[in-house]
Amino acid sequence: MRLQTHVLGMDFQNPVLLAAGTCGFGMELEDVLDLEALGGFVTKSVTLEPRRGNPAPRVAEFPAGMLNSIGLANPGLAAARSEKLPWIARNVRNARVFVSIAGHTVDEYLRLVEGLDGVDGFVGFEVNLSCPNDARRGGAPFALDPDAVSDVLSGCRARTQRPLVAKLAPNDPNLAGTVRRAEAAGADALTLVNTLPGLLLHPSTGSPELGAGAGGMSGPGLRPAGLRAVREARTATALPIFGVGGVLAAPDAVAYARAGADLVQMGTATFAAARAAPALIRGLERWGRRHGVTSWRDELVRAHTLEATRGTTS
Ligand code: RRO
Repeated sequence: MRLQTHVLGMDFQNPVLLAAGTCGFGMELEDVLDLEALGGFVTKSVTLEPRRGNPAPRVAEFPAGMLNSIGLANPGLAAARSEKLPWIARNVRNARVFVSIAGHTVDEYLRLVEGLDGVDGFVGFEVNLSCPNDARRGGAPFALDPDAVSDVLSGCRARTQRPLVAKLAPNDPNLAGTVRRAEAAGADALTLVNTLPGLLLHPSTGSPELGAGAGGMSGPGLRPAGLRAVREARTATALPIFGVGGVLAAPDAVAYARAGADLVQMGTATFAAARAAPALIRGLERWGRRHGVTSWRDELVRAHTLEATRGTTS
């Protein structure tokens, strides 16, 4: 199967990216993985100031996946500018890199865009509106407040010409409405979905397994929520969609394409196997041979995008 695709005015050598928060800023994985074999990756979310993150344990496993409350641990804007992005600019040529940004206020997002826009090493912003582990807004992400989504994205739009990819939440009761607001405010693409709020408790004590209490659920158990979200968004917009949530192997990525995604992001699977993404790329080539599909873009993405936007979805 031909995996090259063209999204946001750019060529991607294949449709497989690593999801935000699962690959640091790339350099953390350079010894275990050929970053240049990927379609791309999204950095850990950058905040204005460095953040140490939440108390350990920050991740816990369960049979259908993983729960995390990292708490936005990251080196902050200044280090992203002076150290992380310059490394990417020097070392990554073929993979497309998006910088994830996260703020506590609208103004923080805007200052992040202003602070990063002039720096090399990335092709666009993924605007993380959906972190479930951010206590400062009372745990409610921007993504669940359509006015806030609109304010953040329109403010970012006024400050950059680079592509803006809005990362939305799986537990939005009116996702189609939020998607329309995001598009009207200037989003160029969507990433669906972030993790789903969840809680794991020690049965003997009733205390939370994570140091911070609740967290965000990811892994195979998230896949149905991700597919539903992509399909619902596809009924509301023709914008490109990055599908994420429970992508382990080729059939999962194909299911996202059939739901309406243009590209996929892999996250939790890379924790279990660092080379899961290159294995997925090879798996897609095999899947295509086995099923007589010769082009990801023409036979999977386009066909199903048209079908979904014609209203054949629920
Ligand atoms: O850092 C985190 O705890 C985190 C973030 Br920013 C996010 O967007 N999604 C998630 O599951 N964890």
